Amino acid sequence: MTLRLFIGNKVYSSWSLRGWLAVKQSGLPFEEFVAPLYDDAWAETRKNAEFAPSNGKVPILWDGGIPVWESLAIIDYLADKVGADRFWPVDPAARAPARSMAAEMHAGYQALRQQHTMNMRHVYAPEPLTPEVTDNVQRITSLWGQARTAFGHGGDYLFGAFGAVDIMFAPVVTRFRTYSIPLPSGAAEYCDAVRAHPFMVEWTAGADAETWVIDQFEKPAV
Ligand SMILES: N[C@@H](CCC(=O)N[C@@H](CS)C(=O)NCC(=O)O)C(=O)O
Repeated sequence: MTLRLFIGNKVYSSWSLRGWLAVKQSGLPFEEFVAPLYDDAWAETRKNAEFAPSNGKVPILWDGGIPVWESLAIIDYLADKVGADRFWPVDPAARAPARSMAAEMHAGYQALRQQHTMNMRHVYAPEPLTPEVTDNVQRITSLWGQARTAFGHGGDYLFGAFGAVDIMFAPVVTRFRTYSIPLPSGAAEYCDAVRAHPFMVEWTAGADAETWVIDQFEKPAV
């Protein structure tokens, strides 16, 4: 049975991007359903049966009658299904930090996430960052540097080949561009590689085709 993935707007929904990339990375066929978040209908839409297991959140993946939600759980479910090596480095010495970085992304960086929400439609002029966001950016780019130096030799991504950790950080890559956040050269090169990945090119085209505007995720004009 074909997988069904329910996601939010491609312009704005960072967690949806992770879920969608995970299904693309699995190589399994899937049907995609985009629900416009926070429009007049959303309060009712989120009560629909397909969103019940996730309590009205996207992404949620249905494998027949089996629901999976939370982006990291979607990655793990698909890794179980198609083989973990498609998502995670084979070497345990690399797989351990890869899992740790993915979990840290899933649980952390609240300042960056709240103050610089994903918005694939814009590139804003640089502005001073708060100390909390500066800390987040430094931590993220430091982790990226560590992964690239120790494990990235086989390709352009954090652990060489594109995988789960790149999927988890992909929305951060879009935020760094949207808010013109200055980056060390290695991090900027990594961001270019993520943006050039065929899955990201496909997602970006989908975002470009959307016309929905969610005011709460738009930066007020100054
Ligand atoms: N931790 C969850 C986060 C899911 C989440 O917060 N999704 C947001 C969209 S990016 C959502 O569904 N918002 C709609 C709502 O809460 O009504 C994950 O990893 O998937």
